[in-house]
Amino acid sequence: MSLEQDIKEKALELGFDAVGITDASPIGREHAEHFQTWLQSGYAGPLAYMHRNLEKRLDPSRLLDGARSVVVVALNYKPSIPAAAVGWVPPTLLTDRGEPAAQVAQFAQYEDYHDFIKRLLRDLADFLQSRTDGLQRFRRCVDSAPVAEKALAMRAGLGFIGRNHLFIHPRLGPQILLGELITTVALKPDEPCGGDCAGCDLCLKACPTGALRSDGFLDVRQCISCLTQYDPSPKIGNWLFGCDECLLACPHQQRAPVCANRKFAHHVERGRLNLRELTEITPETFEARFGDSPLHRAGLEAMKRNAKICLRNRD
Ligand code: B12
Ligand code: SF4
Ligand code: SF4
Repeated sequence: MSLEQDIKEKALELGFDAVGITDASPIGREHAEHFQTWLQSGYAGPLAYMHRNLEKRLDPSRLLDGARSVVVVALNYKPSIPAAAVGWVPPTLLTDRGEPAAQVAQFAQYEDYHDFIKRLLRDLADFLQSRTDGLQRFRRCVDSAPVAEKALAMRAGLGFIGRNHLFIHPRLGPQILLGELITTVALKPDEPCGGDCAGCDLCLKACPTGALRSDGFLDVRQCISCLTQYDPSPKIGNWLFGCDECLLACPHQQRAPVCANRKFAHHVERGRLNLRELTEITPETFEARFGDSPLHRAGLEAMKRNAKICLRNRD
């Protein structure tokens, strides 16, 4: 078997759901142009970090001296329990005791995926090191580094980018998380596989705030996922953290298989958090209940503030 096949087999054995390989050359011109127009139009809103390190974001070889290849991995996080039918306005989600409950994006109902994926990528790098001369270098990226992850996933043959701006794998759908292993090892790249939304516009119709624009740009200033983190506003409806409306509207999501990785800890109760309790939560309880969660990155004050907005939106 070739080294490329071995890596792919190892990645699946480690718990990833899909893997592809691309070279470390700059991302395609259309991606770069879309990115720059998006920045210049102010659509990045409060995400100041998106304006920084642009040359690295457009060219993965700038992230690691001597980079030759990028191994792109995907982790399926579609929960086995379907999302509660809730409605953005008026919100109707309740706890088991009948009290107002918050919606939390499904990725945030799991342990923090950044740490989880990075751990698996370290094992993948160790494997690759053991199969080469032992002198190769690696850089693991999961959100943290300035990488155009979707553009690289597309080039690595994993699927296409949907109108909801999420990367869609033909079998796994859009409910996947991406990670990359940039390496000095020269690997044979995969071919892009294509695919498109074929006339569908369900996600555009489902977006409650118009953040998904019909001209193909995502206006982050209107996106609930961003508002819950950086710019609190009544527009968040009943979303305490993140937003899944454009994800759940997608037919590719609906027909996708559920997450089969038992090691990726899913906390079902985080999908139905008691809003009143959250407004009074102490730092100790927050730490104990959410220490391993993406909610922890957002911080206690942001969660209390959002819980108050969600409660006001229900009045
Ligand atoms: C900034 C960011 C956000 C911002 C902005 C979202 C955005 N789409 O840009 C906010 C905070 C709003 C956000 C929200 C979410 N995010 Co986010 N986010 C990122 C981050 C860090 C950068 C994304 C980025 O580069 N944006 C820049 C703009 C310009 O991207 P874009 O509009 O999609 O355009 C790109 C392509 O689509 C393409 N393109 C667009 N139009 C066209 C047209 C043509 C012809 C071509 C060829 C190309 C092309 O060109 C651009 C460059 O590749 C990535 C991680 C990473 N480093 O890549 C995660 C990432 C995109 N997020 C992720 C997730 C899970 C989410 C949420 C679902 C979380 C949630 N439930 O709340 C939401 C979904 C919102 C949405 N509909 O996109 C995942 C998505 C996985 C997937 N299947 O795609 C990523 C990849 C993180 C990861 N490691 O898994 N996110
Ligand atoms: S995450 Fe929510 S607000 Fe943002 S684009 Fe998708 S549906 Fe619209
Ligand atoms: S909902 Fe339809 S238009 Fe939106 S990403 Fe899915 S297939 Fe594409």
